[in-house]
Amino acid sequence: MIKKYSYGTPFNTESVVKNIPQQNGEIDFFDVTKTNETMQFAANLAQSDIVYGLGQAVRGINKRGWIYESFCSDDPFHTEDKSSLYGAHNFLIIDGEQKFGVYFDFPGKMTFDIGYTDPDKLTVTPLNANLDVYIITGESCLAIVKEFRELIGKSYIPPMWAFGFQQSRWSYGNADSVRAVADGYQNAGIPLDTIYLDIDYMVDFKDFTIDDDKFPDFESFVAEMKARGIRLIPIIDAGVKIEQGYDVYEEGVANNYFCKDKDGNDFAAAVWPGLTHFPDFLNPDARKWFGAKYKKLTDMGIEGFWNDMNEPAIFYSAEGFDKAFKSVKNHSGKLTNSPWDFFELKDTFARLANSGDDYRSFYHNTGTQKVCHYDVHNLFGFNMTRSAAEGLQEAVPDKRTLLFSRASYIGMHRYAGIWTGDNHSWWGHILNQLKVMPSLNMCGFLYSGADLGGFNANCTEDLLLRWLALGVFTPLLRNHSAIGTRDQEFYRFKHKDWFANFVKFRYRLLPYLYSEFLNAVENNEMLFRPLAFDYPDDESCKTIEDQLMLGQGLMIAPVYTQNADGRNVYLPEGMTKIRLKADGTITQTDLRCGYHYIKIPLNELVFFVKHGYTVPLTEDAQNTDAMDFDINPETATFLGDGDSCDLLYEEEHPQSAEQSALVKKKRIFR
Ligand code: MIG
Repeated sequence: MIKKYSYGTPFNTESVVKNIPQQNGEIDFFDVTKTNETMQFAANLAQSDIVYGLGQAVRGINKRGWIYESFCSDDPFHTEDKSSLYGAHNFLIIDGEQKFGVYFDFPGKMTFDIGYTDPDKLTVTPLNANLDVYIITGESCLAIVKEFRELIGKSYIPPMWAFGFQQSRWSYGNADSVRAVADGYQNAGIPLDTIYLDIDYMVDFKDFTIDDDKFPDFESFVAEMKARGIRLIPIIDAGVKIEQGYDVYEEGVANNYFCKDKDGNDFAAAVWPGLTHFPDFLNPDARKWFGAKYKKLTDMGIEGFWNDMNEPAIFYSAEGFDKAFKSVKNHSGKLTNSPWDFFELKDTFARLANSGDDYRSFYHNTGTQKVCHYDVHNLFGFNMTRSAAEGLQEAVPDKRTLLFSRASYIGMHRYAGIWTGDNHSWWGHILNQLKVMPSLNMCGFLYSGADLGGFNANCTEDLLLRWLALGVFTPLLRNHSAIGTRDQEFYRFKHKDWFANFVKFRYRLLPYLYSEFLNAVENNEMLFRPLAFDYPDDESCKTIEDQLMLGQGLMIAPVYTQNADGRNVYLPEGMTKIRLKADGTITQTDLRCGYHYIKIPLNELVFFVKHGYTVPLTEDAQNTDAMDFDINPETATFLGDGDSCDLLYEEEHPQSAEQSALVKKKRIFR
């Protein structure tokens, strides 16, 4: 059951699709303190209560014991001391003596003190006193999630090829370097479906331009790669370069499509292109205008995009730069004798990036009202991506496109997926990805994944293999790394055949994986779940944060420490252990419920199938275009001990609001 409570004058975020009547009277579960300007929601936590949720946040599956903040932030250090990352996902479930879900539909900064100040208290503090709060009660965590997901609407479905293996790097800066990547994979016999174009494909980082020197005759190049079964996925950044003669800039200025400063001038902030203006994505006309620009690239054969820097990230504003420069200049000629002065100086410029002062200094015009950006900050990336999705639907109505974003708010899951931003080539970040998947799924973000191998820092072969052993199961499977880091395409490493074996297995699994994905979309379910969601009465499951249930019949337990020869795995019930060996053969062994130490060499992939389920594998191929998705029971391999399985599929992949009509089901008998 869902109850809605409204306070003050909430900003309509459009995150919710269901009309829920407003309750009068006091909200359940929370004590509310309210003045005109501020408010606070407080709930007691019993010792055994577990707090799930918050989507893309640092730390554990159980969120207890830290203070989190919803404020979309471009932060390339995903460490435990952080409070916010790129997304703002204000949904929690409290599970224990009390059991309920709560969604705070609020677009501004919001603090979640989950046992940080007082270990037995949850305190939620929005920036101001205007918001909607939804309280969801149900039998189980799964039931609460389902009810919440019905409230926020069905998740985005990408095209099937977006489940293939994808390769990215900042940047493949010209056509030949892209060809070399395609060759590298082809020669190593490793399947590949897409190659990403990071910011260097543009002219001076100007959105919707293509540098002809680096990519001569882009349209033919797109076709050439497509003929090899590889789609190119360009990046689009939020900021529009200020430059006379650049059409996007000129149209934006002429039509008042950019965010304004307090004096009504177009707000300027520096990002990769230098000084830019930000399209006012909260304005429907501006949204339509920017979204229509994607057609320029789809007309050249592009079928997918990633939207970046849309928190929005700001390196500095003219005003901030000026202030910083003045304060530093005051020290000119005076050698400081104070370390504090020195550190202050050192940080003066670093602090300019993503500063609250800048976010407070520009405004949106929604068409009906003017709002300060700071108050609605968390809606910017959502609406940039919505702009793209709506533009793409107009440009290519007859097929699905790949689209994902860095910043997000709940509601954006209906339009696109997300990737989890600038992680590191750290072992702990394999585990971070595992832990974030279910909390993202709770909020409707099903098409998601992390930069495989890690974005920042240098990757090693063993890290990449272990990470791939998790990535094989995530909808977005993309190897991406930062400029200046070690090359980490699979074929650069010694054991290319080990990588090939894992990736080929992913392709063999695709009909099943896509089916499970469609099933999760259609039924508002989670693709990845904490074990405790599926086995609520099993005490051992409550604290397991390094294994996940996947789809209806699988459990995964990847290795995430270096030099390990295996790991402990808990089986809540008897299951079939599946082992993909280095030579491509698969063994299946029944295991009893309980704890097991499972040996997992670097070149083997191990996971588990529940009794009564069966997973059909098709034949692998160099890319999804070359694959046969029809399972032929005569030749297929079946994992698990079930005798049949229902596969969901789509005959065509139109991009349509009426998505469900396209999904069909067939039963496969082994
Ligand atoms: O300031 O486009 O998260 O994936 O490679 C960095 C360059 C900008 C951040 C993205 C990353 C991308 C990078 N971008």
